[in-house]
Amino acid sequence: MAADGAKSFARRDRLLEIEQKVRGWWDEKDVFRAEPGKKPPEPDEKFFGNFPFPYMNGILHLGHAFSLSKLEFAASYHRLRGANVLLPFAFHCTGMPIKASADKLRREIEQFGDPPDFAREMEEQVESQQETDDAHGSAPVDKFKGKKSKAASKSGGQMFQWEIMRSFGLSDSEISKFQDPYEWLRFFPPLAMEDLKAFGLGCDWRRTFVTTDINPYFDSFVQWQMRKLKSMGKIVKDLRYTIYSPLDGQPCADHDRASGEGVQPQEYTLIKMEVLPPLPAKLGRLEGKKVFLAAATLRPETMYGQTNAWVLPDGKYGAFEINETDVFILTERAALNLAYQNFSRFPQKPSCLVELAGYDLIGLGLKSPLSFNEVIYALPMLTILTDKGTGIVTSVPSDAPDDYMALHDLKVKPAFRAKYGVKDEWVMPFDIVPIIDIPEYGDRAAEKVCMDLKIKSQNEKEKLAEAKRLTYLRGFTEGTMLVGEFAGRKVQEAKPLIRAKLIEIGEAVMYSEPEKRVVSRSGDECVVALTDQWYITYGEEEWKKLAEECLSDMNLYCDETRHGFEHTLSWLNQWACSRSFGLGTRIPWDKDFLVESLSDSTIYMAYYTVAHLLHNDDMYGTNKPHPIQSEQMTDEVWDFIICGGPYPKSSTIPSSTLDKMKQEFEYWYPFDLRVSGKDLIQNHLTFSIYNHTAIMAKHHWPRGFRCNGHIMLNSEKMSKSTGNFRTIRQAIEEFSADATRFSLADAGDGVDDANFVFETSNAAILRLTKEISWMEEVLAAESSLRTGPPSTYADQVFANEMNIAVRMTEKNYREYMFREALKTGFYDLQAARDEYRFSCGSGGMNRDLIWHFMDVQTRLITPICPHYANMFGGSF
Ligand code: A2H
Repeated sequence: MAADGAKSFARRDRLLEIEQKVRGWWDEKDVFRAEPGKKPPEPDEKFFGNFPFPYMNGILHLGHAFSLSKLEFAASYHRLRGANVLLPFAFHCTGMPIKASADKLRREIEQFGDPPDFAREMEEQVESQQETDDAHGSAPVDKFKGKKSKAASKSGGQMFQWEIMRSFGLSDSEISKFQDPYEWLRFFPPLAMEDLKAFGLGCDWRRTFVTTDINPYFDSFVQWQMRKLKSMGKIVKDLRYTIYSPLDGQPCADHDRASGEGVQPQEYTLIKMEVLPPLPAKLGRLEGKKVFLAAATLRPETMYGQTNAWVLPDGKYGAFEINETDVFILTERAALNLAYQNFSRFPQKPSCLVELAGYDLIGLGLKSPLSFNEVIYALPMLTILTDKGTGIVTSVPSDAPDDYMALHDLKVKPAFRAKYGVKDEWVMPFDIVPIIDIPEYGDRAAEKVCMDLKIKSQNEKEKLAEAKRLTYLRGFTEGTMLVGEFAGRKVQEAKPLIRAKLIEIGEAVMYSEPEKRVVSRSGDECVVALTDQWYITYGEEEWKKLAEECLSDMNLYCDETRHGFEHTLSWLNQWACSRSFGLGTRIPWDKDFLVESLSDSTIYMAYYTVAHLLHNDDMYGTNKPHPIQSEQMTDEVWDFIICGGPYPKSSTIPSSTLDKMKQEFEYWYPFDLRVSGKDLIQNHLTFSIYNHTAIMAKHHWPRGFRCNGHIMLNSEKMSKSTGNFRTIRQAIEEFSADATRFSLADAGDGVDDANFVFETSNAAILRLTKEISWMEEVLAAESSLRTGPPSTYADQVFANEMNIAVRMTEKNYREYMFREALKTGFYDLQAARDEYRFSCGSGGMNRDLIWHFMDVQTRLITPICPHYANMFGGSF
């Protein structure tokens, strides 16, 4: 066992040695440096591919490597076929998480000291953990990484930031400087670059950069882009409902959320049901105020038919001051949302005058807007949800199955009334009020559907859900108003008119809340806030048409991806592009705000084409003196380079440099391929389409996106907390770069989840090293091979198999189907060679064919295992 283990490390180490040597050659010859041709490129002459710059709050892992490998294989394939290839890479530092983590670290140090009290305890934990691990003789990987020390971790599985920093391999003496968020930018990007170099990424590193105002050149680019969009009317300031984190004090976009991705604000109408005097003792404090039960409804047009209001007997409510005079009774949760929507006496702070239970409300007499019943009563309903709306529901039994059944229960069950102290006169006189006619359902739709489905009580949730589904849609689409100002009109038309009217006369207000629970990364539950913000006007009709046009001309490699984009374009709307917290470029005309992280990354692929002319080999733009100063990168200069603007006469940049920048852009742009995980379709990639169409000429619009699924490790979800996790560095140390890449290619190509299998990496180590030995043997024993032209039947079969492999593999690479390429270009080809060796027997293999085989094999595997292939390629 031990001997086997040692052997397998020797094989891996052999590959690692080869990799280091080959990378030395690459460096010496600067093979990945990309220079534009002098003339505009012929079709297929160049390939420009790129990858969404990863966020730099940690170390790159196999998830990054998986998506990136698709780009790397594609670029290598194009290089192999002789194209001029540009593959650049950059690092994203814009947004909240780095700043939030730096702040968290600062708070821990303030509380526990530097190093914190718990650090020693953690140390001991880790040491004893290491001893037990070593006793099992496991492979030499860093034991601490991905492990949590239970004693020192916070309860609830949360880790101290200090612990997280240690897991990055930082020592206690280094950690405290990460309280400065910019330290993260100095630390992680160079580390990521090293890892990607070890991975063998064929990148032109001269063009690398970091985002945010730490890099004044990129900062000038983003400022230019923002001003440009604003001048085109595509950035506007507006009041909007936005999902918002009270703790962070700012909007909480998808990627700032711990849960609730994709959740949108849901708008309701809040009906002000006035509480009639005399107020019960419990509400005594509210004397002199106007007190309302505030009911959230989606159907304001049904208010004519109200028969009562519903409260949850055990529910917790409060009487909240909305302004000087009005008090709303509702749940605290709703009060908090309202407080962020200008409906609180004190902005953003609910002001509760009396805490109440649902029981306290039962029997209140109410006067409700539009209702034909002049006085209605608050009654108990047991199925009210406390995390939806206000916890108060207005009851319209003609059209709402829930309301119909709950009222029915009270009417037919005297014991039920008695249990909640409900008087007969609050219930018995109230009959269904017909208000809407629905074809086939009539004017008492809820009652009819409840009878049809034989529903017995309000507790038959599934049946009621079905009843709601049946009535809701048909009522809205086919119903006609029978009563009120809009009698005779369709429900669809009447609804917005009635809503607007109720709001105008002050009998209702607008209310919005997250349609499902959203938790921010800072850990608080989000609300919906009305915020005055800068928005990008995605979704605007004319602009959307351009985006659709761009999409229709793009290569997307898969129908599902196309549908994803089409779907996104169908709903994507205004996007809040400013933030007040985090890192980034300041909004040029409103410097209190930062450009949000999805908005500074939509057309930056163009920046790669000139980055090295601005700050060559210095990702920060500030570590070396540079020939062009960032202040020289004015809007006119950017317009000239990217938008075909006039020559910037007043620029102090030498004209030869200006021309060179323009030439680079014109040569490389548009990009041919962008590769990413499929989750970016619904935001980043669609934004990129929109921005390109707004800012660039049509012949510079993106040509292709290739999207992939998530990666699993050994068929299980990759997760730090379970230890089923590998950084790129760890994978390379464990398997070598080429064997890691081999497994990544084998993991799968579609948009479904792919699977990285350790067994495959280990098998790759074995196969590649065995192949090396075989080649060495063949080369050493050249004289024993049969010379002369191929002649036997076996020769012909083998020659043919090789031709097939070349054809099929080229096709697979061209279509970016790398698993297939691995099959036809490696597995099948190897099998053909083994078959040939076997069938030649003692007669010997033909020398020329074997030489040809070694040539073909190394070429076909080059994109996937380039170190291996470069070590042996060219010798045949
Ligand atoms: B609707 P959605 Cl006529 N718990 O108003 C349970 N139900 C609640 C609630 C809560 N906390 N808050 C509001 N609701 C009800 C009228 C109506 C409604 C009619 C027909 C259908 C209908 C009169 N009741 O809703 O889950 C309120 O009842 C059918 C969907 O956000 C509100 O509109 O879709 C609706 O549910 C909102 O539920």
